[in-house]
Amino acid sequence: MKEKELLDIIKNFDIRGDIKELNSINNGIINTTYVVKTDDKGNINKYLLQKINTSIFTEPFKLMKNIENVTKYISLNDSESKDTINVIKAKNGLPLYVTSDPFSHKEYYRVYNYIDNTISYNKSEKTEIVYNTGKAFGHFCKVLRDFPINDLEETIKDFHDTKKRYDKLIETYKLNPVNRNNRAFKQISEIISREEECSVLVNLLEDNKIPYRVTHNDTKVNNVLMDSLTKEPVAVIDLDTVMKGSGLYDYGDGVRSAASNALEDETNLDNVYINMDMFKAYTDGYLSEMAPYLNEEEILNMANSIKIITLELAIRFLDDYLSGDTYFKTNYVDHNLDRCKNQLKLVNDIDEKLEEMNSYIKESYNKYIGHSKVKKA
Ligand code: GN1
Ligand code: MG
Repeated sequence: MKEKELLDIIKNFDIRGDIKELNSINNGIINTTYVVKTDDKGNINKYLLQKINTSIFTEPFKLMKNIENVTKYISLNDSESKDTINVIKAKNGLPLYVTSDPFSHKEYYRVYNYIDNTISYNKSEKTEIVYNTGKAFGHFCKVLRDFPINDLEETIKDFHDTKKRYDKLIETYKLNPVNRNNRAFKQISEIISREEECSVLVNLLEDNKIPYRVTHNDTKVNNVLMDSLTKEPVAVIDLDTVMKGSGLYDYGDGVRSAASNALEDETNLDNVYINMDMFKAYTDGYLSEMAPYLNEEEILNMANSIKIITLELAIRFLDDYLSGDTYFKTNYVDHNLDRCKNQLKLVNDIDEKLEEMNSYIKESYNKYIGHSKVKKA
């Protein structure tokens, strides 16, 4: 989008000072983000301007309601908080500014405060960063444990219902809309052989064996802002997918992304495996916050959840590939297929390490709870 148009949009928000700089930044593969710098009589302020991807987030006002409620709750209830993201309202009092063209095509923009002197990492460089990522998301879940969960809107229906994701993939495969099935025969067969695993977490929730919690639903290393100097976690960002779900979605997805030795689209599969030091660091960070609040069934399914969420991503990438790449941004034709292969390699690696992971989770849990409470599986 042209700078002039963006500047016209920013002017509709309640921000302080004259706009001095506007830079686009690359974060995530869904929304488009810019950093806005203003000068308020010599004081430099920074803001984040984001255009919401409405093909994914179809109800932006519901999404903003979740974000406003959760960020307000955190600022009121988190005594350890160093900084939080806040929604800066548009001058008309709404959390979004909506533009419309002559064809009634609407675009939705929002502004947050920019948290300065922080850094976010795209890759797990050190165990310290991964520990702090687990700690940040564990802390997020802990602080929000008494949040009125039913006030949350379901902004993307069945987001982590792995079984429904599976069923949808099978539907796409049957339709073969862009004639790509023959390229993915091996991957689809592998996923079909794991059908039963897709229902495990949803069934635990439905049978009330694990509780509903506020979940972030995108617990990647780069969604935690860390202090540039101390590397301590400062704030959790990207709250678009905050919804009601299982804490295991967040833990599983966190380890999936932080402890993989390679990026999600690495094509040399020899490099794709769980780095156990990173797994341990994430688990320690998470349990250092959440150990006292988890129930036994949650603890017993932590390792399993890593595998299930990774399988879910393989399913989502393959579904998108077979549908003609309509959801995730891709840079080349087989990008989504490569991501699927990558995630399936990780699933197999997790299977091999499951026992080792389970025993470490018990060890770590006992360390943070202070006494032995977990029964042998
Ligand atoms: C998407 O755009 P980003 O990176 O924040 C996706 C996540 C996936 C992730 C995989 C709303 O997140 O669920 O885990 O890609 N977000 C949505 O890279 O679908
Ligand atoms: Mg995201």
